[in-house]
Amino acid sequence: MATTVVPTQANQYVRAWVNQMVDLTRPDKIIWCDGSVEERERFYEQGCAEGIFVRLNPRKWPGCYYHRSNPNDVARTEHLTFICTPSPDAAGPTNNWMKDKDAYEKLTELFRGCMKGRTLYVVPFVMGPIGSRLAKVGVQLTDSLYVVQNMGIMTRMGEVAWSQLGQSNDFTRCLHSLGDLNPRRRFICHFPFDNTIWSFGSGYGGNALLGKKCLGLRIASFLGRQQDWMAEHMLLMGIENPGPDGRSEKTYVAAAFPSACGKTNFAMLVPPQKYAQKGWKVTTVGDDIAWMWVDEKSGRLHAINPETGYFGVVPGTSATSNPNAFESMKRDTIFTNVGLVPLEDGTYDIWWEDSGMPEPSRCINWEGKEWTPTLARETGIKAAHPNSRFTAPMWNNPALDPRVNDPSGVPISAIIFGGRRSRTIPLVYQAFNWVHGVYIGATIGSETTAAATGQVGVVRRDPMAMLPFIGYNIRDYLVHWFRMRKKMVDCPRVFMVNWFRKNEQGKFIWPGFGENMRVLKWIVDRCHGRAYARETVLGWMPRAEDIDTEGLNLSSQDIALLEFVDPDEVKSEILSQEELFLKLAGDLPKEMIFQRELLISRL
Ligand code: OXD
Ligand code: MN
Repeated sequence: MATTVVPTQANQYVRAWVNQMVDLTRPDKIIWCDGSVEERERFYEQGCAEGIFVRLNPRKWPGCYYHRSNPNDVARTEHLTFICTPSPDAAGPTNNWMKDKDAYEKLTELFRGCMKGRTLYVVPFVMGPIGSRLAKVGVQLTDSLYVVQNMGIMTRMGEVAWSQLGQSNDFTRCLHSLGDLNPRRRFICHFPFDNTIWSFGSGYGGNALLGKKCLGLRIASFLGRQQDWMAEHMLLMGIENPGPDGRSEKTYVAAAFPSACGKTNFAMLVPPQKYAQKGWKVTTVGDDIAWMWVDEKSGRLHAINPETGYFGVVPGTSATSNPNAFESMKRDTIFTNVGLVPLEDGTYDIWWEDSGMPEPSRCINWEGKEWTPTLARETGIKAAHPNSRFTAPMWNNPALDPRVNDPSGVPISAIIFGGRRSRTIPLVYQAFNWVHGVYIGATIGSETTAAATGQVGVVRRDPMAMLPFIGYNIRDYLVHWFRMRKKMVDCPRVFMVNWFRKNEQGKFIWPGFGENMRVLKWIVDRCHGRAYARETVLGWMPRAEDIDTEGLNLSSQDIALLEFVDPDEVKSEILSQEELFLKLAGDLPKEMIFQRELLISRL
């Protein structure tokens, strides 16, 4: 078996485990990745030669590559994702469970010899700023070069991980193989008690980039509960504005929205011109995952973004809808499952729906099929898959927050929850207190989209936007949220927002995107004790005049509807939470029941 030189820094625990996994999977070749620029270039060359990547026109898209996944492998597969523990109680009622021993047995048979004729890449990576108390080392073994290159963008990958790990045995063991990409032999298994992830049969996104959802959320949430910190499906952003004394003020907020509710757009919000002129600026710390702990000195919640890149949904992303994302993906980016446009000079361009880029006369679509505007009109065929993605280094983001690399993280003043709701939920309201905020977060509902496989457009309860990502029993997860309050001297204010309310004609009322700044301003002002709010059954709400709507072309009826709370709809909402409450049954933390009772009595 051919192998590159084993890095001297890779410790005995890593070596022993890699040997064991090599014995199981039997690759022809082993490459220990160093994470260097040269290696990255070499892998792209090789990937292009092997048909895994297509190099894009270097003038238009410098350092960018195209990849098309298997059409049966285009999104996370939650029904094939398992928490594997000795007893089902550890996984709880909202996870698929497999007995750990059975899962190892089943997957051992799948992994046995699965890398014959292939190369196994050893990918060491760090999640979180180097030196941060929460920084975690993972090592992913994979037979997918596409995964290696994505991990290189999404994590601090390479030799830096060996020095971060030192002689410790404390690293997440991530084993991954494409297998034969047969969905019937596809399993994403987490072994939280062993700090181990085994993923077989998928090469896409959260199924295969194991630092992201698997380590970054499922394993991390489990570790966080044991070690008194939190791993959340949250973006992190900084808001800079002129404070009351004229000096610049900076406020950091974390926000949780279920998948594909515009989290990346919100994280990269560009303030409308009139705000920018007054000195308002939004900076991005992260767009998907936040790891948070209580800082002993300040007693406040601090957060880091464990990732270094964006794995964002492409369709709909344009220079207008998200200029910072658009800018971020202009170089050194991987595009997956968009339309590939052959150019006359033999190079390639890309295109996707609602890109704001001129529509090509033809392209090869995400399934490898011929696409033309006429075919699109006649048959509805799409150039890009609705869940097609860009993997872009966050360093490209013109609005990157200067503290992304700060090991001590950023202090969080507000937590914002949101969902995609065409009715019932107003534009914004604030929880009465932390416990009420946890109840609001725990009962988030959102209309489903294409980010995960399954039915689109139905309201799904998604506690803290973490339903698919809580790596243990949701009962303990909620208790953990309540308990965290006790560690804080000053806790973040909690808010709920909904950008997606529709009018009677079925049209979105709120313009969204950069205009969300207007809501954010109220939130920031609330955090600093400056904004007015009235008490309602749901929580503290702004009066119509407390949200700046100047220049928005909203009628007074629209504004009234945005903040309208219909007691009958709220009653139906409480009833529809029943599904979640029943699932939790006897395990529901008592605070949740009290909050529900309080809401009913307010009605
Ligand atoms: C994601 C998701 O890809 O949440 O970030 O689905
Ligand atoms: Mn996500």
